[in-house]
Amino acid sequence: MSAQNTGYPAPRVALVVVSAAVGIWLLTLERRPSDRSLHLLLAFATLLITAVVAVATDPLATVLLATLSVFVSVSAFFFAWPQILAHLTLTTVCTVTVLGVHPGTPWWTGVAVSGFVVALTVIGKSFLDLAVAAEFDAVTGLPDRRGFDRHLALWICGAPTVHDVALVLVGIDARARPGPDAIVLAVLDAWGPVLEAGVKLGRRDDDQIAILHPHATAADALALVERLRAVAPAACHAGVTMWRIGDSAAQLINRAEAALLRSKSTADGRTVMDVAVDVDARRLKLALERGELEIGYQPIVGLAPGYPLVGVEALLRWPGAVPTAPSPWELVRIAERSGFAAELDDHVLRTACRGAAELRRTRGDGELMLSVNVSPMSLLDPDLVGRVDAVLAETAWPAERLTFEVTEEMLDLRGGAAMRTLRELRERGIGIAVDDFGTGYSSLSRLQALSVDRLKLDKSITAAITPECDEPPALLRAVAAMAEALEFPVTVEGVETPHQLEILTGIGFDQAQGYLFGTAVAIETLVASLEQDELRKGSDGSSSAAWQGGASAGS
Ligand code: G
Ligand code: MN
Repeated sequence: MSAQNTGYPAPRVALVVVSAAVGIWLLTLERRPSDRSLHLLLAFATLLITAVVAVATDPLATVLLATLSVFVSVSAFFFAWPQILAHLTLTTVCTVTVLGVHPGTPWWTGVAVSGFVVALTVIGKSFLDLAVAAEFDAVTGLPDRRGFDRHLALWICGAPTVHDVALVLVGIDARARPGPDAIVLAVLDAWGPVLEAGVKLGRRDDDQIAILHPHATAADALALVERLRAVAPAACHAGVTMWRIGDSAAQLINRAEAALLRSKSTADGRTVMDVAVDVDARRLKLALERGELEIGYQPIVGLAPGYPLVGVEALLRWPGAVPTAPSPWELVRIAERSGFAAELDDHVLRTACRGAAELRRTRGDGELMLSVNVSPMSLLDPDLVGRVDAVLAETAWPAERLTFEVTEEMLDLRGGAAMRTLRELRERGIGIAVDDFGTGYSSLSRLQALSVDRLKLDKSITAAITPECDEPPALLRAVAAMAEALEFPVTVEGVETPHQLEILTGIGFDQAQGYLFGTAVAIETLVASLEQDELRKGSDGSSSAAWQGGASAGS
């Protein structure tokens, strides 16, 4: 037989050329062909392989070529069972026939090869079905809770720019006969014509349908809900929320769920729009660019006789923010989510260093410390250290008089870049303080590993010292013990009353901050009030009076 096998007869050459051409063409396709084309291609390929097998002469090559029909298995990925079975039938018939009549191969080789192909396809399709079924609701064919939420998360990852995106959760009253499945199906049927193209649906619960609308303002979403309600054959509740830059899928869903719950609890079952106040990131950016952001300086005092001023904390303020005045950390988070944390940090640091330098000049106080809140994200920025160096050089503020406040969440960034940045900052003499301490979940080991310089006790812990407390609340004592064990100095925040101050002084903390000593004010205001204070002290002759009125009242 090998004797006949010399040379390349025309049919074989033609088949090789055709196969290669089709293969190359498929590779150059930019998108997956339509189902119809795929069916045709698969059938064509089956016939092509059959033809190649028919003209092959070497027995081993014949069987090997026949096994090429295994690629019919790809149909498992694209088609439903009936179409897959049709392709398998075609392949089986072709393979069994061509190998059966082939003079070089025993009759059973066709059966073996086909059996192999069929088994592989069936196993592949079954696994695929299992995987898909896990994320789809069998009744409606919609993604189920997991499927929808995963889709939402993926969509958020790929969300290109800011645009109006609404998430609507509809709770359908499906308690009546004939049961939730039938009712939900009827509702979806009725909704069909009302729902615009491009919306993504999911069945997140027996009686809950989620609608992700990627191009709807809040008003559009509310109008859509009203249209859906009008046609639905069952009573509906609805919660609506709008996606905001930086929202995770979980946050978005949580808000929508809360809105749906509230809708369910209203007497008339009206649609509830999530009303979380958002400070618009775009407006914040604009305010930053226009120089509308201000820095207030809040005094930090030593918990020693006379409560001497030991430093100031620069607190970012946005006077134009409506309706609320966001805290400095809230502003930092907004900037982080929208990618301008570095710009904001730079602005704060530069302005704060200038202000503090002025304060130092007028007071001649070389020991004064400046605290600045920096975003955890900035610590991941390899350029931070260089930018800080530049600002310090420009403003002539000494590194060892600067403290960066970071939040506890930053302690999560233990690995790599953030730690390197922290180390480099500390090498320059810049101190690191953990802000809002006691609200997060710092463990002792994490604090130690970080080797921070100071803890700032959150004002909520101070607020727990009510007028009725004769001694420190348990949490305060626990935190104090922990700080002492680790030998961290502590600044207490949010000291508002002389009573709080009295209780705190006995615990061993060394610094305090709060409205009792002063709010955050412009540097000129602070300078003026300090000068007045000096004057008063001078005329009183009293040396132990607090530098600002209130503190001495209770002690
Ligand atoms: O998290 P951080 O400590 O950086 O935030 C400081 C915030 O706390 C600022 O918004 C400031 O206005 C506020 N603040 C400062 N002192 C007090 C205080 O004594 N009581 C209360 N309730 N808030 C304070
Ligand atoms: Mn702070």
